[in-house]
Amino acid sequence: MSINLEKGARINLSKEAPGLKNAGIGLGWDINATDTGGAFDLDASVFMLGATGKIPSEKYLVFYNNKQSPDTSVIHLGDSTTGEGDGDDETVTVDLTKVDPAVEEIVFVVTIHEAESRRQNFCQLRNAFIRIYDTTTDIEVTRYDLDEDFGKETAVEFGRLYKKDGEWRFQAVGQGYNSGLQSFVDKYS
Ligand SMILES: [Ca+2]
Ligand SMILES: [Ca+2]
Repeated sequence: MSINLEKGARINLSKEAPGLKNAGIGLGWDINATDTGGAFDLDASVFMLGATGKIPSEKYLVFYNNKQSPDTSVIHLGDSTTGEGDGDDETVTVDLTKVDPAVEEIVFVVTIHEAESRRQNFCQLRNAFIRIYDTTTDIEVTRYDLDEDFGKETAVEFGRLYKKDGEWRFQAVGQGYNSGLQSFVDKYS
C-alpha cells in the first residue's frame, strides 16, 4: 500500500520497498486560473548532488534539455507543456543501482517556464504532487500531495532522494522559492 507523506516527512525506501531498483518519479500539477492568457508550462528538473551539496558536473542536472545523467541512472521521460490530465505530467526514472556512488542526494525541483514575463506563480496551480512507483510493477510506493496553498512562488522543491547509511530515503519537501531554475543552478554548482 502506498504511503502518503506529509510535508517534511521521510521514508526509508530500502525498508518500505526493498525490491525497488528502478524508481519512477511522477510529478503532477493542474492549472487553476484561466486568466493568465497564455501558455503555462512547468518543468521538472533533477539535481544530483555529491557530498558537498554540489553537482559533480553540469551534466548532473537532468532536465528537458539534458534528459540523461552521465551514469545513465536518471532519465527524464519528456516535457509536458500544458499540465493537462490527472496523472503524472512529467516523469523521471531513477535506477538506484546505477547512481554514481559519489551522488548522495537527488533533488526534484519544479519551475515555471518564463514565470516572470508571463506573470505566473504557484498560487495559480492545484493538485501538485510527487509520487514514487516501481517501474517494473507500476505499484506506487509513496506519494506526497503538496496541498498547501502557495503564494507568489515560481519554483518549488517537491522532494528529494538521499542516501543515509547506504540506504535510499525520500523526503517530502514542498519548499517554495521566488526564483527560477537558474537560482538552483547557482546554488548547486
Ligand atoms: Ca514542461
Ligand atoms: Ca495535470
